Amino acid sequence: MQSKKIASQFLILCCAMLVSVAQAQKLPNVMILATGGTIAGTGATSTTTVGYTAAKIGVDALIEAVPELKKVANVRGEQVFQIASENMNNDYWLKLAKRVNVLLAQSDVDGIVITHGTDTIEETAYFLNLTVKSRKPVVIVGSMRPSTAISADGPINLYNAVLLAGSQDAIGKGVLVTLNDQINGAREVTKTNTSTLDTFKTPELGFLGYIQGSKPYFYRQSVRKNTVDTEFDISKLDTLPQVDIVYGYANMGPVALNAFVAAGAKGIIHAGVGDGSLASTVIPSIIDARKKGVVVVRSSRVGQGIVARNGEADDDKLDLVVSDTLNAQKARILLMLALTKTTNTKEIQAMYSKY
Ligand code: DAS
Repeated sequence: MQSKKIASQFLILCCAMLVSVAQAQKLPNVMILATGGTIAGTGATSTTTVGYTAAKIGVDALIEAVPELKKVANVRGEQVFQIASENMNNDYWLKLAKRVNVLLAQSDVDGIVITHGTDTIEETAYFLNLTVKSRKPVVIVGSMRPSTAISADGPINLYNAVLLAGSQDAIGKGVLVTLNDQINGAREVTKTNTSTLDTFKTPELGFLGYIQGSKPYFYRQSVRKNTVDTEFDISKLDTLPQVDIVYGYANMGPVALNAFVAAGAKGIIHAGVGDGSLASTVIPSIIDARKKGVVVVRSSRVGQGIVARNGEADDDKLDLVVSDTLNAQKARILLMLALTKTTNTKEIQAMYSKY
């Protein structure tokens, strides 16, 4: 009698294991690559939402804090590095992009989530949008409140990001950013508020979609080339050309631009007032920079709209490039990658119309 009972319990256990294996086989395999930020941050009290420390909690703890992840994906975690993202740099970007490409080439990885500080999410997203060589989903996620705060947004943002990275609908959409139940595209997403939960927006051109009730809903996608459709290959790069940003303002002079050129910048993004206007005080320095082979791109501090070629400056005569709608920090990323291929300003201008 006893042996029959043991046998039936064993049989039930085997069936349960078979069911859970079958369920696991149905779920997408999502890698979570952790890099730091507020989503991994801790504060002194549960009401500390500013003045906390970012980049304190490791990837395993982030995953353990959201047991619901296991219901939507088979997740594995990897700590690529642990920084507050104001300290993001080209070396970290190259390390991250190379790791993403190695993992996405594996058949047992269906999508990747990157946990990241919010300060430079928009830059990392665009860098990966130009350098990831796969159509599989890559979703970058952060949070505006540390994990220790009342109503921390990190756990639900992470859950949504894993959902999105495992979704068939996210395939081929380029690199995505999700916080606050909203889905933004890498090219246009930008941080619009220093501290509120709804800070990430795509002003004027709009969200790609939303996540509601554990389901992503897409309503549009970017028409600009990205990921597998770009000409950029970072697999053999160990550094990126130095490109700096000069900010435009009333009463500006050439000191900053001259200093960047003297320090060896290969490219300058001029974040001009209005439609990328150049103050007369900087034009001689721009002419000098061009003579030294430094590529100069006219962007705008405004943040939205197309910078018109030959609008506020004679770009043909000065041999300048215009940034299309890319803000200065994103125009810098494209120029860095462009300079790994060419210094020809006509070829570079074509890239700003393509990506
Ligand atoms: N310092 C910010 C950063 O790491 C914290 C955050 O918002 O993630 O980007």
